[in-house]
Amino acid sequence: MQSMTRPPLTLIHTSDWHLGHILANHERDAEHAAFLAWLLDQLDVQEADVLLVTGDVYDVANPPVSATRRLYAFLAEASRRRPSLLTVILGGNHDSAARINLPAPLLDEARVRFFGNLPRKPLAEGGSVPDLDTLLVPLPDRNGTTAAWLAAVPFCRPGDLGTETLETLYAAVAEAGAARAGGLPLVLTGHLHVAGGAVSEMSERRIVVGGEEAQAASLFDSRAAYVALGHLHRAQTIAGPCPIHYAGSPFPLSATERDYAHAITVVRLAGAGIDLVEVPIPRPVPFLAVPARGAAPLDVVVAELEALAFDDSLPRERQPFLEVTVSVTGPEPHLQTRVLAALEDKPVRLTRIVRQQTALPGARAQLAGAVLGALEPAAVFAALHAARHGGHPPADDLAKAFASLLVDVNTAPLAGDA
Ligand SMILES: [Mn+2]
Repeated sequence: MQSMTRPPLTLIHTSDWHLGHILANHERDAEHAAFLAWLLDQLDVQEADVLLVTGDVYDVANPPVSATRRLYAFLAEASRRRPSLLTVILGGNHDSAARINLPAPLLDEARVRFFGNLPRKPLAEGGSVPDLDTLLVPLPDRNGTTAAWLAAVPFCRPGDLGTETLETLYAAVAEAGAARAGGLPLVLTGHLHVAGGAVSEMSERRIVVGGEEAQAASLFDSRAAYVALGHLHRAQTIAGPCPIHYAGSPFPLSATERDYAHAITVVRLAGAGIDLVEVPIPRPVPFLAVPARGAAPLDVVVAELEALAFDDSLPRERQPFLEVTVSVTGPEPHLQTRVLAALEDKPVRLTRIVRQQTALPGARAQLAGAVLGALEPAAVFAALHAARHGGHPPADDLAKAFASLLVDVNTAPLAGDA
């Protein structure tokens, strides 16, 4: 009967904006502007009560002023358009916690909340513990009545956790959250890699593989009505004891994300049930690949590039991105020159030229079983060259260049000696 009298609470979950992102020297600000203008409209269209951003708001800890301005202008406009909206912004692993928290004193905390880092409170006997009271946020519906609770857990650095582990932290958060919610829906959050999620190679892996273990979905408690996650850039639901969902990034941050269906997640929480809908984000700039899949020999790639036709009227910041992948079996000294020549004067933004070696067996077999200390660097180089270049050993000048490089390396002072 509750759902008859109380309208469902509508929460929009979005993540991994990476404001200030630069892709191969190309700024993404025009794309962020387009996304945020669309998001402002969606707040109205979906009649949002809560906007939740689950980390990596900025691309780097010290973002450019234009990125900060972009966020602040968005928050001001969102508050102006929807006076009842509560916005909650969490820090991600790319964010500086202090940078995220910075504008908080200027803003009404009933309207905008920042959790750059896990809040902690000091203990009388010394030390500190996670401040569960602070991170539990009541979520008001459009009438101002608390309709759900949010446990705002941002990306946790070892210093945030102290003696806790993620397991003990999330167990304590779920316990306190469920008690506080008293039967109302509880939303948990996080910015972390949960096992079972698909990882994009270029933009997340450099962070994900940096020693962080993927967490099990059992980290989250079945008492949560919804777990809103950030970190992985593909919008996806993870199997677990409750609905666990990555909202994903708003547009591709690298070529590996170009096939993702970027979306915001509209979550309607009413009584016992939740309704979860991914609303696709219009892509402001196309992301092309030549060839469309895999790699092709240089002549094929060049012919395809020369045949490309584009809209000449687009301003630079709206021109498509392009990644080129060439399969090579030997040295291709003119590869880059020929690719660039084929694209000359074309209104397209090249992000990367990938050389994909056609793998040849040989080097591994030759080196298999060798004792590392007994290997001659020149022999390893020769074997690798042969493996990658059709069985040919390096030419004399290349072998000499390698030998001279080796001398330089062996005689150079060690980094850090200074
Ligand atoms: Mn991210």
